[in-house]
Amino acid sequence: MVHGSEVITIERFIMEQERLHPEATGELSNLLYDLCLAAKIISRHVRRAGLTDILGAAGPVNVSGDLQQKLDLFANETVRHSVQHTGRVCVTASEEDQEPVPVPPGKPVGKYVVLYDPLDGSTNIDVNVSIGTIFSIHRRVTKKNGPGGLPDCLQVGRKQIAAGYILYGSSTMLVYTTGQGVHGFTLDPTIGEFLLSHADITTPPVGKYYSVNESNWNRWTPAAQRVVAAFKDGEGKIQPKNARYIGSLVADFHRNLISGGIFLYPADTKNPQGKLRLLYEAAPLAFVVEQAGGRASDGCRPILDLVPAGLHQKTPLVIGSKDDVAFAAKILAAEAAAGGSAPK
Ligand code: AFP
Repeated sequence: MVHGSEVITIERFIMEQERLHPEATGELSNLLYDLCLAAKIISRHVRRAGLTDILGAAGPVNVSGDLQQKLDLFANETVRHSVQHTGRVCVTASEEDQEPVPVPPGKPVGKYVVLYDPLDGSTNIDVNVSIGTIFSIHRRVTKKNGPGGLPDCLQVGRKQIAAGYILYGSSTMLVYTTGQGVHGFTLDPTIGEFLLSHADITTPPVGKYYSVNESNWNRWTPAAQRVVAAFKDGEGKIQPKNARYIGSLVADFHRNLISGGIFLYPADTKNPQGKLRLLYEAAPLAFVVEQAGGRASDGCRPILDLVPAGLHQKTPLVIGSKDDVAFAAKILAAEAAAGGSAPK
């Protein structure tokens, strides 16, 4: 938190980064501040979740088939309301909404697109386990006038301008990249400020953890089984690793980013396209991990090269330490090239 003898707030850090780009208009910086505000508001509610009656299923099932919880809905609206009327954004899209949400008529329209998963790992809310928010920012590709739309949302991950996540863990952290390294800030709740705690995060090339839902073993292809067996027992140069799985992607990802490790959610017979969403989960975390020196793959291609065909598209995901991802991707890609598929 203290950098040398300095305390650096996220506002100051973002401002100093902006100064490195004389051509910058400040709009992206302001959009990042907007997201910090949303993070603080959601964090406050998450911290009080067990004390209020906000817990519990709100009823409907979201477009990905998951039961929505009240805190998800709150987080969804908080992010949207924090960014939507500022004149910096033309459209938002969230895992919780069926369609993109353009800026309403009469409101100022900006050049950025915000895609987000408002509360990832929501099944962990009721049991007081870490959850997170993930965000991805693109520049609009449709004509400048009027609200944005679907084509602005369906962009390849490589074109992201910024991405990051907020982890509501033992403390609240915001980690982001604008393509110049990955920086982490810890919320000091006593002063309501995110303070620089992890400058220039780099992830080890080989990790000590593997994170996977091993109860899916019988639904995996032989290649996915071989990869996980190698991380468990060792194979060739791969040393056996320790297993860690929380079931909140942000929490599993963050631990592996800091300590080194690999997270896998391969395709299986229940989720033939994988379970995780390309635009709200895989692509933003892929941008972060690549900036930290790691890798992210769907088994065959880098996640950042996948061109989305739909807003809620899912993808297999292998993400983390670069040598570990390379090992897994080589085996998965060889099986795919040979026409392999998951057991029926
Ligand atoms: P929710 O946001 O719907 O709770 O989904 C959580 C998640 O997308 C991701 O955060 C986890 O890594 C993954 O699903 C866990 O999935 P399993 O329960 O199938 O292991």
